[in-house]
Amino acid sequence: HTQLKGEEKSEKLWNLMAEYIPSDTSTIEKSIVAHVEHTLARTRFNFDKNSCYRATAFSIRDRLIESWNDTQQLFTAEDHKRVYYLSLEFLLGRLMQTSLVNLNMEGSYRRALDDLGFKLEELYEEEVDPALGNGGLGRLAACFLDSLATLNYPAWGYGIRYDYGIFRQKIIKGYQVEMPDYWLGSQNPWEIERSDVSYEIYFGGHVTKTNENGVEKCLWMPSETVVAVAYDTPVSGFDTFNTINLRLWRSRPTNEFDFNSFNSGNYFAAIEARQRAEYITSVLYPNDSTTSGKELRLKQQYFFCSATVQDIIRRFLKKDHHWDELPDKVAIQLNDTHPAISIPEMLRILIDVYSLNWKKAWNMVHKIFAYTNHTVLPEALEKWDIDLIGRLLPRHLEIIYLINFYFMQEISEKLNNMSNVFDLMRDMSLIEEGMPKKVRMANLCILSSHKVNGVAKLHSDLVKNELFVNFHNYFPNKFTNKTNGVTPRRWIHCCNRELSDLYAVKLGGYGWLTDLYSLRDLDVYVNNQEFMEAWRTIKLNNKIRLAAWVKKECNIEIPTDAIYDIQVKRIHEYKRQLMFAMYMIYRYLKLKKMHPHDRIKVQKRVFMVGGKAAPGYIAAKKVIKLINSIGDVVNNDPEIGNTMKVVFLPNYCVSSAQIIIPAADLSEQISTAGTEASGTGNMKFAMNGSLIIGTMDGANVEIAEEIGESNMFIFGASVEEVVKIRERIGRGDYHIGNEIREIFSAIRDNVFGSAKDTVSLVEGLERHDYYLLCHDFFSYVQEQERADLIYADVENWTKMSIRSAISMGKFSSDRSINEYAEEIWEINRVPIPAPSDSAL
Ligand code: IMP
Ligand code: B1N
Repeated sequence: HTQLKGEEKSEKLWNLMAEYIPSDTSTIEKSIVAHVEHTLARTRFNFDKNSCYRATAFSIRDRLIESWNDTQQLFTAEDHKRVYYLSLEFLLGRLMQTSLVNLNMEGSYRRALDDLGFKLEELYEEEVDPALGNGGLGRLAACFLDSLATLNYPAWGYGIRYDYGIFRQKIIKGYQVEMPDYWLGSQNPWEIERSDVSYEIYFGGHVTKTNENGVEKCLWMPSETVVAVAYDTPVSGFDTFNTINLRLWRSRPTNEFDFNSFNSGNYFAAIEARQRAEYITSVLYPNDSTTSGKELRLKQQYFFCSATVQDIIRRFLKKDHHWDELPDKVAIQLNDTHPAISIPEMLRILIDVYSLNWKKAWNMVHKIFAYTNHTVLPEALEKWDIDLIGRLLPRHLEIIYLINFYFMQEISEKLNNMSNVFDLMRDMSLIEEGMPKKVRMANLCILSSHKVNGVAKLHSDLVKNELFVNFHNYFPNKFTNKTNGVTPRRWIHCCNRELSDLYAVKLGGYGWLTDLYSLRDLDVYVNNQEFMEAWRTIKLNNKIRLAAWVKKECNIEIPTDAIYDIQVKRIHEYKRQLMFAMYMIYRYLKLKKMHPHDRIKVQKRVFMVGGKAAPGYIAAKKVIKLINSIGDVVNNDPEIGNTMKVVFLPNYCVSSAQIIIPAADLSEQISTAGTEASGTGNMKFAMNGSLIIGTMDGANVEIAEEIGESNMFIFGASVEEVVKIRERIGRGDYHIGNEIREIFSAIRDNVFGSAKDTVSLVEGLERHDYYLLCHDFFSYVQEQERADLIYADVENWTKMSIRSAISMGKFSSDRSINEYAEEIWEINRVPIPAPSDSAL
């Protein structure tokens, strides 16, 4: 490596970058063909679409590696403070198109491929969609990487290279069936294996104490060792040469042979032990109540955290730093509590391995870490049994106890004049008393971080005032809000090119892609007939594209002159897909009662739902079955025809989202107020001109602030009201209206498939409607009816749609990332110089 210092740096870099691969068509063709021959070992006369996709990917990767190397070299040479984004999930989506867009080479590659007889857009479809995440949290991490690269921040992502991502969903006879997602089957051309970057990770055993010159030292004697190997994926930025890194860890057995087991004739047992090592990173856990307390999940978390912290410290030590500088060089963001064990791991390494004293180590850790909370649902807050941690990570348990000991001591001293000091201690303790005792990972994160943030204003307020009140009183300045955002590169430019081009024509280029607020300048076109016409044509084309997809995937014909009313997200009770289903039934029953004469006057609708239910989440799976059964009845009812269709969109994932979202007229964001931390789908839909029907929850509140409540369909109880209504329901002081009874009866009477499959959903609502479906249903129906009326007024609807889309500037993940960078990480932008024009 060249380590560049001071002045010589820029000239040297300039010269190095002059060696960039030229981007003319013939060079691109040659590089693709060379990869066909040399990387895939096929002849240039015989390669199919998939080989062409792979060769093209390798050829793009070559270019990414160039800018990636330059970027990493500059970060290292100039030794800037870096942020490390630690997440158990990265839901990247396909990479070919975004990479080409970011390299500004989509056109050149399209021409080169045309010459070779392939269509670039068809190659995009060949890519497997890497699905290493459950939903919003993992996709947020991916949007953040895109913004970090685009804004030239010195940043790295760290995660796990799962062999199996989130399961593939098949719908068989209306039921969800989970299939393994072995995404590495045909090799992943985007990653670079780094067998030279590997660390040993330990588990189990016990801790012994030794005395070195009067200082007690702890020595962890583990019983199991595995190895973490790094796999790097370059992440390019838009309109910049910066390319950052996503480093994912894979578990492998150690090369140390266990001679004892092999010699004692236990050959197969020894091989099995080695296979167990590989098992650690084999599968992503669906966020499911049944996974709580699973030993393998904790092993995954620690495996990932240990490798990451070791890698960060090694990088820091490569430069002759003094330990005190660690917080000036390293910021670590914890994506929820899943990587929380990296806190005691860093303390262990600093204290046990590098002999720093507790106080010094603790002060640094506290400056380095920051924690993002993504949920207030009590069942989703991570807690680990003391016994399990003690067995797997005995030294870490000691460290957690020690952190807690000092903290409890501090509270009891500072708050000893409070009458409820013991209650406060019990509430803020890292340890939850009970059988069994548990470690509260959120408390560990809050105490050990210098900043704690929620992901939307409303959510951050709940974090402060409901979830962690006592922590907030104790550390008032620690708590902050960072409203989520999404990348407009993928969620407008890549998924809705016609819209992007329309913006570019009117705004004179694509600058808005890195300055989303500038879409507001399009305000002058809101009343422009030609612009409105173009707007509607784009929506229609996107609907035609989705209709073709639905025909292919579900074999259902849907009209394109209907309202496309769509809810796509993980299936969960708090997201209330069941309330959406109730509305479908309500509408169907109403249509059935109408005279055919009146029926044809009703606004056409296509209801679409997509999303996965966690494999162990029975109620969520029943909702999928119910919606499929409603579809079976409605879609085959000759009296109804095209007036109403119901489609369950199978295997919702990032790549299908890119087809679904741009086609929506109406998007369902209908969680019970106070349950959805932010939501990010809501932002993607609005950016693509869909109107939102939704509750005052999560980021919907801020979207309403930006685009105006009059451009949305808002309904339902507010957060403040929810608590009171729940009490009323609890007292039985509440009755379900006749419309809802009729819906329930239809389900019970097997109108929508066998009631065996779905009646328990109805019974659940009758017994305890915790998420207030029955309460909010009436105001929901009202807003749905208002949507019909406004849609009929084509011009009005178009204006609302335009206003929504152009008011979404705040929700670019660039805005979110700038806030994190300035207020939490304290890092600066480090753009690498552009190569000279002649080199391009
Ligand atoms: P690390 O920060 O030491 O992990 O390095 C990150 C990656 O940057 C390494 O895997 C190197 O392959 C790459 N790299 C490329 N050029 C340089 C350089 O000049 N200094 C440091 N890292 C470099
Ligand atoms: O994180 C998203 C938010 O927009 C959503 O509102 C929120 O529901 C989501 C355990 C989670 N919260 N918690 C998770 C994921 C995986 C897992 O194993 C919990 N996901 C969210 C981004 O802020």
